[in-house]
Amino acid sequence: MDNQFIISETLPFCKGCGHATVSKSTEKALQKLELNPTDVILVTDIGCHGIIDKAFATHTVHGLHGRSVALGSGISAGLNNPDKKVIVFVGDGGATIGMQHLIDASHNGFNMTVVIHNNMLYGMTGGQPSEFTPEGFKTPTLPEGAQHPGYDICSLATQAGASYVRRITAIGDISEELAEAFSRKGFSLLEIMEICPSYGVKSNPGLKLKQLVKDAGIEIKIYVDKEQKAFQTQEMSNTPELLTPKLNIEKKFEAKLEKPIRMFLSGSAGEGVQSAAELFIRAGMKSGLHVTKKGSYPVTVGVGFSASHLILSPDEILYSGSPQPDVMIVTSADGLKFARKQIEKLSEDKILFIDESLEKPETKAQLISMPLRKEAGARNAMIFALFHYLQKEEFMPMETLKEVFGESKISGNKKLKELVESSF
Ligand SMILES: Cc1ncc(C[n+]2csc(CCOP(=O)(O)OP(=O)(O)O)c2C)c(N)n1
Ligand code: SF4
Repeated sequence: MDNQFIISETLPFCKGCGHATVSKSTEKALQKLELNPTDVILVTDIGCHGIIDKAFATHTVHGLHGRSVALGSGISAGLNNPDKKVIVFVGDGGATIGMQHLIDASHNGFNMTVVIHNNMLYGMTGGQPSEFTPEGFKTPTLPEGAQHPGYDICSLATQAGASYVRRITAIGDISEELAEAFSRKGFSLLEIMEICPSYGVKSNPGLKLKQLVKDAGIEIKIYVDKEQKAFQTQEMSNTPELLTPKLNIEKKFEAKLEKPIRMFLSGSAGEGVQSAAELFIRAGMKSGLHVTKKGSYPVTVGVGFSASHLILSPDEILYSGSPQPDVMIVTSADGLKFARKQIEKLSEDKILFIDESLEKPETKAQLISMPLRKEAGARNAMIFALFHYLQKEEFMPMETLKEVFGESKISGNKKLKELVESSF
């Protein structure tokens, strides 16, 4: 069966928008190439076309306006893996703002495909002209029409050295053309001429894409199709995986977990939040679970909140985000401030552990207030809370956490060690 790439029932575009044609045909093209969603990295730019990323089951990255090509280039170079497909979606506005990135990516032969959604104007902000707007084309902010022809990015990218460059129109099923561009090695670019019904058609009544393209002398053709040496440096061929290599932790215990648990720990910088989180996931690994850990803290890492998002799962984890944690643990006022919005969204079946010294936030979750800071001290409140949480939920043996704790530096704290031994 074909892999499903678009997981949203509806697409977020206005009726008749060319962006929908590109998205639907992209799914079909990826299916034709028998790619797996996890082998595709879709980088989108700012603009209407970019809001599609939420609908795709691939890896997605949403960049700053005009910077998606630079992001895609970095991802492609860092991955250094020809089995992964990096695709960049950018509008004509983003392509204007990030023109240099496009030329450099063509020149360096980054292994990726850039799909320019050229609707000849800035759609999301109300139809300003871009440097791709054809001569005479009117937009809401340029009712007299553009004074010069737009850039011919296909010629520019070809001259810069791209391996495959083609311009097409977003009419009908364009999956064949997309699949062809996606299957090329090195840098490929597909410029897709589209119409924005909301601003383009309104400003140019009776507009027909085919006619406009013809009248403006915009050529619909393959500009280049050649072998190009994909970007690679000596150092890069030795680049390790971007993800931390697997920790060598042997399974010693048995977890009793049927579905993933998502945790959100929130406390203060310097109070051991990250190290407590690290111990907990190590215990998970010792119990044979798959785990992820993601830290969040301000750029000034020594002050303010320190939070950690954990997932422990019996199955492989493909996405490390935790939009709805199952449990939240809050040990300080900084942590509460940072986590408050998420706490307010918790449903009745979720758990909130909170230090008793803190104000009780509004929540539907089961609230468990404990003297964590008072008993274990501010520095150890989080690890103490994690022991309590495991005692309540018992999805892995307490022995696992105790063993990992015993091997860690913090067990050198005699008072804490005694407290753990006497309490759990
Ligand atoms: C650097 C920068 N400049 C301007 C904006 C404001 N902005 C947001 S969306 C947008 C228009 C996007 O147009 P385009 O890239 O053509 O994509 P479309 O909406 O047509 O799909 C602009 C100008 C921004 N977010 N960042
Ligand atoms: S405003 Fe234009 S570009 Fe944006 S979704 Fe609507 S039709 Fe498409």
